[in-house]
Amino acid sequence: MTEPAGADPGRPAPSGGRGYLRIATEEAFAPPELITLGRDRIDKRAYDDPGFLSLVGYYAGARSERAAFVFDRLQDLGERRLADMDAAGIDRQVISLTAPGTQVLEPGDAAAIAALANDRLAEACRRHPERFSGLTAIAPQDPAGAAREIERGHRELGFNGVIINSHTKGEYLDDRKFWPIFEAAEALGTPVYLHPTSPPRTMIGPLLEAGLDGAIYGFAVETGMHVLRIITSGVFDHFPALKLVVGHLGEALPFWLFRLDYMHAAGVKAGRYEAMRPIAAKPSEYLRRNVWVTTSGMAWEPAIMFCRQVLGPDRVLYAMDYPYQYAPDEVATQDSLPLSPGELKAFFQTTAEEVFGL
Ligand code: 1DF
Ligand code: MN
Repeated sequence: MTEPAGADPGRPAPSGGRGYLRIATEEAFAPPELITLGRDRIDKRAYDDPGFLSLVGYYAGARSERAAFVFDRLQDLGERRLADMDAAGIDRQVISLTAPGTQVLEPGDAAAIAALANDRLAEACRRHPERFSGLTAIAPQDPAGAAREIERGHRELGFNGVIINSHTKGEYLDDRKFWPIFEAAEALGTPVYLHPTSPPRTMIGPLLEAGLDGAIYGFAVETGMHVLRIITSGVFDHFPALKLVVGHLGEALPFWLFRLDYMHAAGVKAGRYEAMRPIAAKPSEYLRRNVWVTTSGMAWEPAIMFCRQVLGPDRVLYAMDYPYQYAPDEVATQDSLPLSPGELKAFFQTTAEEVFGL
């Protein structure tokens, strides 16, 4: 990194005259150490997880223009990132550890990488306080340690939420062993961003066979299911103030609200599944009450307006998904949404400020 030490308040955000700041809320980074570790595991054939090999193998191989573009930018927390933000008119990024992050690693490595990633990110946020905010990375493999790291991230590092890259080696957060993570986040009033990763071995087969395991669709299938498992298992009955942020316009769940409610009620009534017990509200009610969705990778007016309609206008906020979908023209698309100036300001700025406590 080339930027000088010390904060740089002299570098202005590009918000000139627009009436709102553009805050992008699902923006990725990776410390070089994690990339080295990933490459090493691939070279040594240390993991045979098909999702890891598909995702990290592709980007770490950097054999295509896209992979090289993404990989360079993931590792930069300085001038290149700022220049890309300036060029796209992004005032602030809320930055988080990219998938799969720590969650494919052995517990010791995972906790060490989480701490290192958090220290690096905090340093960059201190250097560019007007441009960068961060989410706390954790190693869910050790839920008690993860809860402590959430506290450290919130209290000592000044972070504004927690990043979890979906499942951890095929395990899901509805498992009570993970609930110390939710307990910590709820107690601090800080949101959990549930971000996609490659589907686990038990799910990836037919997706991978067709090249559909990644961001094109497989991510959404897996992560949408994860959100549903959190809802139907009753997590939000235990943690009613827990805030969950979900990218890609809620991983398609808003489109399913009607059928989710109908079939959930039918399933509960029939007592068909041990795991599907009564919960206090309809699935759609938790999605409107505990969940916010971001527009990462979904710069599409009909879908954005639909989500605003069915979830509520205050539930939908802007994200770019840098550097995976660095498409400056998509910013203009969202500036042109059929919204009032106040609504547009909420969409790009104030909802993010409220949810993340920026
Ligand atoms: C991709 C997309 C990769 C997203 C990501 O992290 C990611 C991709 C590894 O295109 O391979 O965060 N995304 O959120 O859409
Ligand atoms: Mn993403």
